[in-house]
Amino acid sequence: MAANDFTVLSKAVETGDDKKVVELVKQELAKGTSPIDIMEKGLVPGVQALGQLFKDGQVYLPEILISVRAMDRGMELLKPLLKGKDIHNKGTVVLGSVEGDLHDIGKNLVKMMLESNGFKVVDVGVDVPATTFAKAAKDNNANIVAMSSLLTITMPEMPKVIEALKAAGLKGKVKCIVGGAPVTREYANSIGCEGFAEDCASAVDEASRLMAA
Ligand code: B1M
Repeated sequence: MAANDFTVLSKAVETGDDKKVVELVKQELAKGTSPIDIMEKGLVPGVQALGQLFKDGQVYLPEILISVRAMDRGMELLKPLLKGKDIHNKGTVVLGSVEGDLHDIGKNLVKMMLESNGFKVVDVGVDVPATTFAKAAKDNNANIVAMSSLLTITMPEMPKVIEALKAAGLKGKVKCIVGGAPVTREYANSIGCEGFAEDCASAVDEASRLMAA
């Protein structure tokens, strides 16, 4: 594979070839390629490409699950390397996929990036009711609540979380970030949410910005 050409790796993820993914990730690491580049330019586009095929009705759920498993094999190699050697606690983030939403691949990448960058992450999982976000924020003295939604129909759960934080007396103390493919900065603004991040890397920037604000 030529330097910085992640096409073959992306294709291996897309086709669910986990052995090839492991081999190519190891090769890239041996070449000194940054683990973040391998993840964002190699692994993630593979799942995204498959997503397009799914959208076009060319593949079905089993192919997706096989592809995700292949991506996970690659992530297992990268995860230890993405953890900083000298990590300080930059803040506590409660993170979950909103009620009705079972997608967690993006959320898990956000978690990994936040943790790798010094945040403590309390992962409340998927299909999380608004009141659970608020309770976790209170119990963990969180600074930020981060919500992921991949479905247009689950986006309206996001303002419910903000309402639950208000009801728990936390709004103002706890800031919110929303993200996920259908979510936009405009949507975040429209629901009175302080933060928005388009991808897992910018989730770190956004969390850092909110901690500094
Ligand atoms: Co579903 N699904 N899915 N799915 N799925 C999508 C999202 C969809 C776009 C596919 C399509 O039809 N075109 C569509 C949603 C349409 C819409 O509403 N806009 C869809 C649908 C309809 C469904 C079901 C309803 C299908 C069905 O059963 N009929 C069903 C719903 C289940 C539910 O949640 N209740 C469903 C089920 C599934 C699987 C279980 C099979 C599987 C999920 C497995 C899992 O997550 N463990 C799945 C998958 C894999 C996808 C696609 C193919 C890929 C999603 C993904 O993981 N992308 C997706 C199609 C696509 O994306 N083109 C699709 C890779 C991931 C890295 O990207 O999650 O976007 P993403 O995360 C990004 C950013 O969005 C951002 O960072 C990440 C990158 O750095 N980000 C954040 C995400 N969360 C963030 C939070 C932040 C900040 C950034 O701060 C808090």
